[in-house]
Amino acid sequence: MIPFLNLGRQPIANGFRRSDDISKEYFFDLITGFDEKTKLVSIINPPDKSVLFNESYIYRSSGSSTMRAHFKKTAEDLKKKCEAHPGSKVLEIGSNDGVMVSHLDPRQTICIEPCANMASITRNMGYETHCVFWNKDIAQAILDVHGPIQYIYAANCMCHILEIQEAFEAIELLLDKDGIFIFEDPSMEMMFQNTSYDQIYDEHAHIFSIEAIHTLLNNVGLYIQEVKPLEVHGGSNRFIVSKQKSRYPILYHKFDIDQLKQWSLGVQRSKYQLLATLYEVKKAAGRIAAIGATSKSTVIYNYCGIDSNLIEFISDTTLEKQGLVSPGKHIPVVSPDRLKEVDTAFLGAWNFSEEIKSKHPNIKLITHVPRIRII
Ligand code: DWN
Repeated sequence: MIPFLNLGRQPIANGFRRSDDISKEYFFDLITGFDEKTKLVSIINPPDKSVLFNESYIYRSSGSSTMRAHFKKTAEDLKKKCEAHPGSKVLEIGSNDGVMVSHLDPRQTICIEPCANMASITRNMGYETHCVFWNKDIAQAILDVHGPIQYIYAANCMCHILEIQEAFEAIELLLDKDGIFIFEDPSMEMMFQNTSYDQIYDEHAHIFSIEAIHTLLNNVGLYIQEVKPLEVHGGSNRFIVSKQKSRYPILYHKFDIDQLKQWSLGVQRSKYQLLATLYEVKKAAGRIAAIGATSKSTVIYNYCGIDSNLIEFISDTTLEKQGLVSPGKHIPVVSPDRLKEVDTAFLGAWNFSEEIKSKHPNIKLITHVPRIRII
């Protein structure tokens, strides 16, 4: 793995905590590298998965109307496929708080979710839920009980799995011979285009390019049938995969290490331009808040050295985050009610800019994507 981007000392991106509990915070060096063989972009030496995904996991996939609508539509499409093939089953890997499966019949749906607090939500909703990390053991255990599965779905999950080749082998093991594996994750192509380097954080063990996915899947006898670009989460790719060889050639951008090293210089420029803009706005307006206590913004605050002297508070709709402080820089997370105190805010959840703009039409928003600007 050849390193190309160093985002410095970082805390656990979703590790929001109480202000009186900041002494034993975990930090690691966030360095990203490129594997010349598979073309996969990954974090070098990320924290252990049990530090990231456990019974205190705070992020809820249902936290925006944008994603609620996205998952409802996804579930409806899966439901239609199941109706066309009676008896078929859906397995979701990384079911979080059940926002997608809640639209499906519990009798034909299986959930995999390693965070115990989230797993108990879908279990209480009546879904068979396995509180484990996805791997070949759980794939075999499900195969033994249910037989091959017709539809396997994973959203913003496969890129979290460090042992990604084994994860794809496990899919191959469990997927029916005529089954479909659908997964979606933030797109390397979009991250590259938008300098959205904050897509890189501990939970995102990899950022997938189409080229890397093509290589990794082919290694285990799975083939991309189609790649659908999605607008969600700042630009994602949805891969439609099966055991049949691809009917059409898969087209993709080819990344190389020189391009990535060049890109990392743009990341450094983005940092200094963001700081300059924030200081300028602070001088003129006096106060700046932020909207969205995201994992992504944890990376920005820690990489750029932004604390509550510059961004006074972060508003977030997630009740569990309110009253806590942000990882590493300890900026207070508060209810959106406090936004009436400011007229300018940094857009921590830039991936929901339309939804946020419509809720707060009078607030000027500073964003770094696709370039530093005020909207
Ligand atoms: O893959 C992952 C993605 C999908 O979600 C996880 N590893 C972790 C998480 O990343 P994130 O924290 O960067 O995700 P979001 O979805 O960008 O977080 C949005 C945050 O903003 C939530 O905490 C909810 C909040 N929010 C808000 O305060 N007001 C969201 C909207 C739409 C709003 O209007």
